[in-house]
This record gives sequence, C-alpha cells and structure tokens, in this order.
Amino acid sequence: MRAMKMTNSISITRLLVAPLMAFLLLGAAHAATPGITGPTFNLTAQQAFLNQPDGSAVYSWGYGCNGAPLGFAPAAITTATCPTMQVPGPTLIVTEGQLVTVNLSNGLPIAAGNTSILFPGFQVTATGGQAGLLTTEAVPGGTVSYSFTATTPGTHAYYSGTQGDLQIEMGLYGAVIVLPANIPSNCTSGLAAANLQAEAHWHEVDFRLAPAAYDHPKSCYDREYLFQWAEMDPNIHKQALAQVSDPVRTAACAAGATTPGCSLNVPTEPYHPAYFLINGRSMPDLMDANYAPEYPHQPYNGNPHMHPGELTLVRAIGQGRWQHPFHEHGNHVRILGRDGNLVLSQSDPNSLAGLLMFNTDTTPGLAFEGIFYWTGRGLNWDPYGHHAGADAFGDPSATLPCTPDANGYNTSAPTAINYYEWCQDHNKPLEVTPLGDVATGGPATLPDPNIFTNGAWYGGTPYLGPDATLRGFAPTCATPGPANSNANCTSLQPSNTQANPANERGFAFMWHSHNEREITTNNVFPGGMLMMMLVDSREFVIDESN
Ligand SMILES: [Cu+2]
Repeated sequence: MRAMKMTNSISITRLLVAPLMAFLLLGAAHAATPGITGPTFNLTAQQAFLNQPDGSAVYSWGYGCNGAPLGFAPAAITTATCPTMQVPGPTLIVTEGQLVTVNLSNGLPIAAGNTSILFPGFQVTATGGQAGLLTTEAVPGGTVSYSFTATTPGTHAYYSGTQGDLQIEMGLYGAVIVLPANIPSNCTSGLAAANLQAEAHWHEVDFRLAPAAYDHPKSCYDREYLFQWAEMDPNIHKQALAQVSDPVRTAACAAGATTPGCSLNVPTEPYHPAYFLINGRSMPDLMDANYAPEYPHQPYNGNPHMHPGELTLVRAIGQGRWQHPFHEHGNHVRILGRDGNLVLSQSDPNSLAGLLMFNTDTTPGLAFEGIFYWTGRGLNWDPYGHHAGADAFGDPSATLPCTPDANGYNTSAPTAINYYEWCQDHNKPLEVTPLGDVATGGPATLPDPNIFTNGAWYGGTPYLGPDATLRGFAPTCATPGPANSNANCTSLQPSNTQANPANERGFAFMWHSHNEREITTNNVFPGGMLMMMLVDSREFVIDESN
C-alpha cells in the first residue's frame, strides 16, 4: 500500500510539481506551529485585506493582538509578530490547568454590529459586553472578557459566536493549543531520546511547543504543524465591504449600536467559494515563511518538513463550512485525538485506538491531531542511496551499515546519515538509466531527474541520500561521476539562487485536498488547499526559525 502510494506520488510529482515549483523564488521556507503565549490575551477584531495568489486583495475580518502579546512560541522563531488583524487569528498557546483570560475589543466597522468568540469545549465565563444568542458579545468599539480553565490538552478551535455564517466566513476564527501539564517521561527516553541525540548531533533546534500532545506516554512527537482549513466566497466579502461602507447604514448603527438589526444583511447562500485556504493562504503562498512581510495579515504558512522516522504531529481544524478531504501523501496518518480527547482503547487505556487513515477529513468545527511519519519502508529500493561495495559516484558513505531493530529500522546509530533506514531495502540498487548502479535486475528505474522538483527544492535526484546531488546527471551521461567532464554529465544541481540549500536531498510530497476543485485559486490550478511536505535526509538541518 505504501509502495503504491509512493508510485502514485511520483507520477503526480511528474505532472504537477515541476510547474508548481516554478513559483518559488529562492530559499526554503519554514514552518512549525507558531503562536502567542498567555494565559492572558488581549485581542481585537478588525478589518483588512487578505492577499491571494491571483492578485486579489479580499476584504476580510480577523482577530489580532490589541497591544504586544505576553510572548511568542516557539521561542526559536525570532521574527514573530502579532498584527491587529490576521487570518487565522493568533494561535493561543496555554498549558493545561491554566486560567485563560481573553479580552476582546470590537474594532470592526460600526455597521458590522457586535462580535464575540466561542471557545467550544471549555466552560467559559464572560464579563462586560452584551448578551447575545450564543455568548456575550462586544458592541462596536466595546469590549468583552472571556475566562476559562484550560482543562483538556490538545488542539481546539475558537471562532465568532455572532452571525457565524457571515463572521466566520469573513475570517473570525483561530486556534487554542493546550499543552499537557505532565510530560510523559518516555518522551525523553528510547527512540525519542535517540531523535534528540540526532538533532543535537546535526545542530538542529527543537521547534516543538512540547514533547507530547497529551499527558500520555503514547503521545510523544518530534515535530508539529497546525493547519486550519477554510474557504472563502469573494462575493460575500464584496457585499460586506459595500454595506460597512454605506453611510446610511453606518449612521443608523452609530445612533443606536445596541439595537437589534445593527448587523450586516449579507446572504451566505448560495455559496460559491473561489479561495480554498490553509492557514489563510493558498498555494503557492503557503510555501513562504511564517510572518513573511508580503502577507501582513496572513502570518502562518503550511510547509511541513521532517526527517525519516520522525513522529510528526499534524494538528488540523475545519474552520470553514465545508468538509475537506485532507490527504497526506507518503504514508497514512494515525488519528491521535479529536477536540482535546485522546482516542484510547476502552479495554486498555495504555493503547491508542485512533484510526489509521489514508485521508483525514477536516470537519467544520472539529479539531484533530494525527501522527505521521515517513521512512521509505517497503519501497524495495534503497532511498538513502547507500550501495554495496565500490561506489561509482565517489561517495564515502556508501558502505554505511544498517542494523535492524525489532521493527527493521536502523535506530541504533542516531548520528548516522542513514538513521531510521529500513534495513530490508539496504543496498538494493537502482537500474542504471538514468541514475542507478546496475544494468538490469534493479528493483526500479527512476525517471529523468529533469522532470522532478526544480528550483529551491531541487535535490539533484529524486531520492534521499548523501550522494544524491552527485547523481544529478542527464540520462545520456554514460559514466556519471563528478570527475566526468562530458557536458551531459554535468550535475543538474543548480548553482544559482535557485539551488536547494546545502545537503538538501529531500522527497517532496503533496499534502492537499482530494477535492480537485479545492486545489485551485479562482478556478486556476495549481492553488488552493495544497502544500508540499519535504522529507530530508538526516544530515540536512531543518531550520524553522524563518
Ligand atoms: Cu493525494
């Protein structure tokens, strides 16, 4: 099944990724799960225009910071900002058991009427403001204060509780991440410790918010990413802008902002979204850095990155009104928890019971966590590029050993380049055209490297491995090797600003919506709900500090 998925992803890569990568200008972007720390948050709801890759500036509403936040996390990202309006709203990072206070100031145009925040899953006490249908609201120019105890760890949604069909569509949503109060001890022993050792050896920084998602020994992880899925119908946004700009409507609201009816009258059906957003951005903007200055109101990106074997925590929230079939290429995803509930076996509380899923649907209003990892297991060839005996490519690491653990992986040598290699495929060569070692009898012939990723992620060859860049030659090169002066044997590795960062030899996998309509931007492909996930070999330093 995994081999099938790999084959599938390579063929899709051939079709889609090369043109997609042409959008890239330079450098590799970074990710992680950035946010602001509390436990007190001063937020404001304001208007601004969101950038979309078709050149549109879409009138929107969003939560933002009312003054500087208490802090940012993860601390390793030093470029963090919190504007007065952003979509999604600031990710609120707290610790289990904390008393959280969110002070909301309504800075929306006066004709928009009241606004509010719901924190589903928590027992909220509100002070100030004005009673509304679902919660206490802030009148135009006014404030309301919400308090709740962060009782359950995990990923949670927050969003407007006022005229939700319009206000959430306009962008009033965000995430609360509750870190567990008690980190399980095994998150720093065993394989988790080996991974920390590998990180330290390669001088990598830890970008996690915590070593575990829950107070449970089965919830340790090595990397994490948050993806908030929502769609936008620009016609709704245009009508909202027209109404908030209407002087008659504005004057009426100013005369009595608290009277019923002081709100917009924008029909939200029929619904025809043209923008399909992850973290407020569309592809290819998702690949740009967190806090990139070209998106002053869309600070969070979607750019997952990992090494083989790392347990990657995928946090996802359905923030729009449609369900989206989120497909993570490269492996299945084990569901860990939903809405702050770790999914455990009823008969054995030590065992996880979350489904192993090909497709992790995002459901409106629902948050989930899943665990993803990629190892190359079962490919039937050696994606780490190690080869028995003499190596024609002059790679001294070609004879690295692979010592299988109980599960078949090389986990005894955390500092080795081939840490977490699936040893059963160790030394299985590829056929010689264009990249392999043997004339016939290899398990696979890879396509021409020219049709794989180019630009910033060009790895020289489509597979992992310390000698990957050495192998980036045209298929007409009879005797590939760095010493060969034949023009066809000149490395395809770009040497200009399009070059991938040193030592990067990753696989790129699409993580995207499986509704093909949703990987467009205003009907143009590629765009929308589409990210590229990178798996890089162990020695490549993943830097998510922006
Ligand atoms: Cu897919």
